Amino acid sequence: MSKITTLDEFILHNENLHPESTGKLSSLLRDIGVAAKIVNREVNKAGLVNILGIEGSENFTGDMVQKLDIFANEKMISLLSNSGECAAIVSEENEEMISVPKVKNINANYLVAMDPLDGSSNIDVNVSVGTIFGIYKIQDENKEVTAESFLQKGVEVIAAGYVLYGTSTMLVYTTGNGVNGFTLDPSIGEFCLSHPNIKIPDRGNYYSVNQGYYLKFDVEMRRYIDYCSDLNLRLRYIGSMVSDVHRMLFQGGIFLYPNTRKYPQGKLRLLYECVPMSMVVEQAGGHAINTKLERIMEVQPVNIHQRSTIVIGSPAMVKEMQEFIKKYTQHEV
Ligand code: P6P
Repeated sequence: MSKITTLDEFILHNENLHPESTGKLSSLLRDIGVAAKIVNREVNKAGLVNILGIEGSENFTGDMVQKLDIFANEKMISLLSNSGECAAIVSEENEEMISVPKVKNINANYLVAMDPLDGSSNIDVNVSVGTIFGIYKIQDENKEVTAESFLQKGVEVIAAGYVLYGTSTMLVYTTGNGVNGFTLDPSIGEFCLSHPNIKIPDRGNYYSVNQGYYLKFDVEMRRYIDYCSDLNLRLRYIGSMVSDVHRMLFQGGIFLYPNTRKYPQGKLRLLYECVPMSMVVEQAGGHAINTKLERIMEVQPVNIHQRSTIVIGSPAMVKEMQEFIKKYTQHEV
């Protein structure tokens, strides 16, 4: 039986590879792992306890709040506040930035942007959901931490990843030196290294887009979808970005959420959906751009909840999509 490497062991091993590291990031990553196990426990039994369904309120974006959204958000905030390494949190569930109380005399170095439960409309129908996180470093320790502190380009992100609560529960993350996947072994309650050094295939047989918006997409998007169909690519879209992008990471493909009439800037959030998933995919060898052909990781955020269009996935397929955008945009001009 091959040696089991737990998430904690892996984090510690990587910390030891960098003599300059202080262990602060490791502590934060471990807290995220613990939070993921707690959320996983509730996600897995959501159908058995009164935690399913709509809580009844709308969040500030107008989405109906699911009870599990609130649970996941509260647990993530609580665990991220444990280590003392996180100074503040931006969450899809909270309009304002959450300041984290100081722990003992620890000077927090990091900021966390997160979508605590992405795809939560799938909860009641037992379809995979996920948690997405991005860890930023405080740029100026002498300045008060405010929402402005989060307005950093994706290239500044220290670590990013996601948890996928699916047929098994996986935590996939990167600190900028490749991507590794850990599968939760419930028998020992540990995330174990199951997918070391993940590399996305150059292309794949899947494309992932909400085809229901076809007639509302710009012409370049409609022509690209026609092109995918002509190539007999298979459409896979379950309304949970983490699940749809995770599939592509292993099987190749492209995920698209362009602008629509309802979301002229795109629907997905830059800071805690597009950037963390883009960092993971880029670190695995993929590409991630918006429909203005800007690299997602180089977009300068202007507010913590801003939306973005996104085209993300296998390098050869994103490059082809770029050509469609160039061709039809020039044609329009
Ligand atoms: P639509 C879930 O609400 C989410 O934020 C992503 O996880 C998902 O990819 C997208 O929105 C689904 O949006 O408009 O296709 O239902």
